[in-house]
Amino acid sequence: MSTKEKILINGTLLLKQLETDLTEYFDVTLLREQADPMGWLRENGHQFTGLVTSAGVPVPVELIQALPNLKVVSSFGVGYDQLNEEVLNEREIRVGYTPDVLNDCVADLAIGLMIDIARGMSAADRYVRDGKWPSGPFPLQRRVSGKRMGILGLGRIGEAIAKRGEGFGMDIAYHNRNKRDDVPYTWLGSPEALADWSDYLVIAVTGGAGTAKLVDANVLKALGPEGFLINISRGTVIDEEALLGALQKREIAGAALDVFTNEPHVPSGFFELDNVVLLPHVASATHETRRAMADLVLENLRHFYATGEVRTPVPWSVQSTQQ
Ligand code: 8YV
Repeated sequence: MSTKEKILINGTLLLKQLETDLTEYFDVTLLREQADPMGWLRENGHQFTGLVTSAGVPVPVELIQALPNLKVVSSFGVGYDQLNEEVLNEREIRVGYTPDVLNDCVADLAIGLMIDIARGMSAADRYVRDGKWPSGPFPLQRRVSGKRMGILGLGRIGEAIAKRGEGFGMDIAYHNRNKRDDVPYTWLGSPEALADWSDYLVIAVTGGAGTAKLVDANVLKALGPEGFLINISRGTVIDEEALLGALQKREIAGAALDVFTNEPHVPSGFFELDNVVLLPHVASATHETRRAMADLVLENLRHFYATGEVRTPVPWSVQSTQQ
């Protein structure tokens, strides 16, 4: 009989190899392979002490409730908006996630999106492929270097984006609920004020109920017809309908989006527009970063089974007072 701890994997992990790596240390079950997952869990859920999930995969409360002996959740990703703080903390279940290791790749992609939407790179690529070049030059676009970059949510990823913006000689301001004393950037008191100031408004705030539709019609209006929006955070932070309307009416200059409200479904209205760049949530999707995230998922579990605590707990996770 196996003496390994029993771990349940929720959904599909974004690095397939991690599923294999986990089996080296744990007795792993894939929930997705059960024909009736919730029915199966009612019979078998008591076996599992660990759950591995991904930032983008729903973790319904019923799933946690169907795991009466659950002690640890290890989540693949920096976002924890799918995890129910109250339910997990009430049972003192330890919750780990994968911060920091993805900051560089996410920040790289934010800059890539900014340059793409400003200079029309994706649109220009379509222009060449569609055979339009012989009929005339591609229209002039907008400059990036030296412009104003506003960051909504100056956390660790926001800072990595700001550093890159400095390299482009950009002026940098941000909005967080509270002003930070440890950064050289200008704090502006509201998302509207930041949007009004910005040429490029980059959203890097944490997702979840607290930031739902933080970027609404008023913020878009403040960004104005010369302003661009870049989102590498969560689709839920933007009022997507208001954004589509603003793009259609050219009330903002353009938007470059890696994330959407109802992924992987993107409202088809966006497909008609040339002033938008659409990516399928790939900010952390490099071999190097996904490997580093996978290592931390594994490390959090191994550390938990050795010490009773995960290595990188989500900010609200219960921890023993000795830590
Ligand atoms: C991943 C992410 O694409 O880390 C996050 O929160 O959104 C992305 O890095 C993905 O969610 C990993 O599961």
